[in-house]
Amino acid sequence: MSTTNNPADTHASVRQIHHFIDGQYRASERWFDKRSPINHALIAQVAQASRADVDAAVRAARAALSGPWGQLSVAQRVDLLYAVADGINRRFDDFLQAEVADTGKPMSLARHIDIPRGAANFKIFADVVKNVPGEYFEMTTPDGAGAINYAMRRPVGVVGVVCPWNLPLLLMTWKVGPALACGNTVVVKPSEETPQTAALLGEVMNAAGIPRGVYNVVHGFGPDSAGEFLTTHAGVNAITFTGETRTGAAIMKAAADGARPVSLEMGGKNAAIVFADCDFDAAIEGTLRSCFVNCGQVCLGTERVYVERPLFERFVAALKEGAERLRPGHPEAADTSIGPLISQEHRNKVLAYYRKAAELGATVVTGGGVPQMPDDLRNGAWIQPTIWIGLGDDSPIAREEIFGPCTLIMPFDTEAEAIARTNDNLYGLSTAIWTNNLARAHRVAAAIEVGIAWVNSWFLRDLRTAFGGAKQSGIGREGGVHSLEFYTELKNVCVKL
Ligand code: NAD
Ligand code: 6OD
Repeated sequence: MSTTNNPADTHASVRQIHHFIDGQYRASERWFDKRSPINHALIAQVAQASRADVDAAVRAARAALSGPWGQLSVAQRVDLLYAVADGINRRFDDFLQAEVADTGKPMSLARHIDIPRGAANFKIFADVVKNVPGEYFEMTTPDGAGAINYAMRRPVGVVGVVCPWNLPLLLMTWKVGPALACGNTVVVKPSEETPQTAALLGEVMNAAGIPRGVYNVVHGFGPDSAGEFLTTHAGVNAITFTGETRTGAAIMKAAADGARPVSLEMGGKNAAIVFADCDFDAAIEGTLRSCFVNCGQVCLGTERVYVERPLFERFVAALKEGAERLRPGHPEAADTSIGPLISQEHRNKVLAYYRKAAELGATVVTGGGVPQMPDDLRNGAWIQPTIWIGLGDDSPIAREEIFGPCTLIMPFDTEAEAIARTNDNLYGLSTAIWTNNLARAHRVAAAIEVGIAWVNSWFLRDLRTAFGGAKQSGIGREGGVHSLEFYTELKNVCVKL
């Protein structure tokens, strides 16, 4: 079955979310349920891709490479990507509704971060490819005539894009934007938890005039489902992934067949380092955000805070007060400042860590359980923001990624100690350093083993900068011109004169 219009727009009792393949919405034989994180109500049935569906998407993407898309100049592609960004902004409220329905996050958050960044990700990479300089070298040759070399960038081909659920549109377009800007075509596999905005983007692609087959979406799960079918498909030339480290490792194995390149943005166990000389209010405000925004479901989020000993008690008290001010509630309500976790299943995982912390002897400064919610929200995946003290770096609470609204605060005495303890972890995604000592800020930023170090800020993003993780947090860098390293093949042309 295939339809041009998005069936998600129909007024069936339960909305259906279809694949988007070759410019058309398509159903599948099998479906899976999408439930709301706020109350566990069934909000949609989602088409579940078979191997044949994924194959159809990959074939469409390959055909599009040599169709009209492949013939466009960079300037024409740039115009189309601007039209996509404008299209997202024109449909801003539709994207907002869809993202909030899937994730349960507060509207105010999605309005300020998720949807605007979804549009911005197309504009920034359109600008990058428009302005990127080339490479040119002159060389001497034994006959004296010389030679010249110049480099040209060519698309890598069909890119498989595998996405997580925490910032669905933002993280998906962060990859689709540069992939299309560089002339590739994509097959996107959104998270099974958040299928809606990727599907809706198909409408915007069609309205903007993106040729069919350039942007494709297949829904489903990971192993033995759409994720695996896509990443093992021989017609996929490169795979870009955001998600858990162990999933990244499985995808890397799949990509080894055919020696295909991967770009992996993976988990973290990020530290904040708070020195006694910091701007206290800024450090508290920033750490509250880094621990609890998006209900702690941000890969860059802080799950361990090292506080210089003279400030420790004051810091713990102020962070507790801030955490206790957070209000769970309906996404639309103006005073809602924290949403639920993505699912019951994820809440079970996070609550298991809450229990483990208590068993290990942690002092629960605040939280540690599930909040009382009104009847209509009682079945949602709600959880209390939680702060612990009293555990050391060797505990699983300090070492393993939990991906919830929780953090362990630990005192430290010297700068060298804070650096060593921050680095003593398998992950290396980001760190926030809070200090007013300029020399120290630079010293610590240089010494910590991460891809992104923030000084006196957190999640402050200039999209031209390199983004990615060190150690088990990632392979490769995306952002600005760095994205071109992955989404293009750099070809050298050597001309003997
Ligand atoms: P996940 O790894 O469980 O799933 C991510 C995607 O991979 C989903 O679409 C899933 O269906 C798919 N998948 C799962 N197994 C697969 C397989 N074997 N083959 C192919 N595809 C497969 O991650 P999640 O739970 O959706 O997201 C949370 C995780 O993502 C956290 O660990 C978080 O730190 C990480 N994350 C990292 C970044 C970053 O930039 N470094 C950003 C966001 C999230
Ligand atoms: O800001 C970005 O570009 C980005 N990739 C953010 C990742 C957030 C993780 O949850």
